[in-house]
Amino acid sequence: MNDLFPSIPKIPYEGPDSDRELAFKHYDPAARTPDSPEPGTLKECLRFSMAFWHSMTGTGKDPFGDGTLLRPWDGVDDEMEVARLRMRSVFELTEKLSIPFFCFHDRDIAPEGDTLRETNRKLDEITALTKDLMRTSPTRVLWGTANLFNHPRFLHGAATSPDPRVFAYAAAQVKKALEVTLELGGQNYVFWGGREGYETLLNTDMKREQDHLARFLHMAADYAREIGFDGQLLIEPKPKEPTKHQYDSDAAACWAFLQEYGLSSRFKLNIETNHATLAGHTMQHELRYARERGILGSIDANQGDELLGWDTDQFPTDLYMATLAMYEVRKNGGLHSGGLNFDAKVRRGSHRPEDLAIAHIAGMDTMARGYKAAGRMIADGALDRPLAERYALWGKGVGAAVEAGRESFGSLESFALDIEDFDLPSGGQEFLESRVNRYL
Ligand code: XLS
Ligand code: NI
Ligand code: NI
Repeated sequence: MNDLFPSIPKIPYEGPDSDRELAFKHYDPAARTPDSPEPGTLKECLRFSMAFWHSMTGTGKDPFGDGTLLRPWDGVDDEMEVARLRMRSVFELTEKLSIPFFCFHDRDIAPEGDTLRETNRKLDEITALTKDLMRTSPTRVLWGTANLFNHPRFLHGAATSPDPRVFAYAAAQVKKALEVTLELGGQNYVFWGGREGYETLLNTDMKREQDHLARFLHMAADYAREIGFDGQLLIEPKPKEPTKHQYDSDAAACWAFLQEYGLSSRFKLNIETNHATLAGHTMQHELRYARERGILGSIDANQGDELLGWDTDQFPTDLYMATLAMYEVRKNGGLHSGGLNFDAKVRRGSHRPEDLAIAHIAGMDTMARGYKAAGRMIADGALDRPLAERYALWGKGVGAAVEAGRESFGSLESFALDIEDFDLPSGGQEFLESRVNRYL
């Protein structure tokens, strides 16, 4: 461990009674949850990840003000030296925080050159350094991705640009990003289409753009197979921001798209809390939708602010949300090759280096606590028992016959014509809500 962050020690687990900033209260990396149906320690089950772009590349800049965050590379002019310091930092901090993974965009970890050829050379240099750091560190790559949204060349989109030269450039960039992710042992590869959408339909051939996006993803999946990348490919839904409408707007839109274009066996979803709420859904809804279709791949763990209409990417501290999200994860049999990536940034005022650690600790404690609470809820059948009861009538008589496809409108009419009283039970919502609270 280097000492680029001398004010941050190796973070100990001190238990729920601790009130120290630099200590875990609920995330004990080495602990096995007694109620855990999944094998492994909390560290192995929760699979936390640091997001390179927020934690290393981010500066605290917003549309109204400059960067505020104090970082070890402040004042260093050489871009490549900054890139090296950032990469060393992600290893130092993940180790100190017992975070097993990090995620990155190609352009987070190395700067752009004048041509793609030059950019790739810089990326190769940082990739070599990363491999070197991995030799003595347990930190691994959860997923890699390509930044196809920052540079002005993507102002009309990348795979959905009206200009095929931009499509080609994006393809070349993803090709390289897949190679780098493979070289670094990345367990997944993410596609988030920030500019794959439109500002107005007045200038947009929507069907053609979606055809192009599908063609692009087919080529990416083929290339991944060709080079022997057997990690999971993931699409990250988001409805808007930066574009007014993004084609991958939510889990259901992604599922329809994947099926329409014959991509559903190759891709799963990376669900992000703040994107769910921007889409007008709860995180629980998005996770449930994906889980029930077998496409829950990974999670970008953050949270938004109900009063702000954009992707504020805050560290998750909402225990209720975390518990219901972890409920879906545990019902999914865990995260498999996915993880809990903190796609989250410290607030502009949290500018000290320690704040970066404290924010991760807050997020990790919240998710760990939610994970344990969800495990207890499942072990007790807290929601499963009332759910089974609510649908019990479907297990027999006319219900079973409908489910088996043995009824028709005609036969159901004969059944229904003389019913006098339905005698429906309560939905019990308030009781269930207070029951969830008992587990928090
Ligand atoms: C932006 C997205 C982005 C992806 C990776 O809103 O969350 O950070 O996770 O491109
Ligand atoms: Ni994200
Ligand atoms: Ni986001």
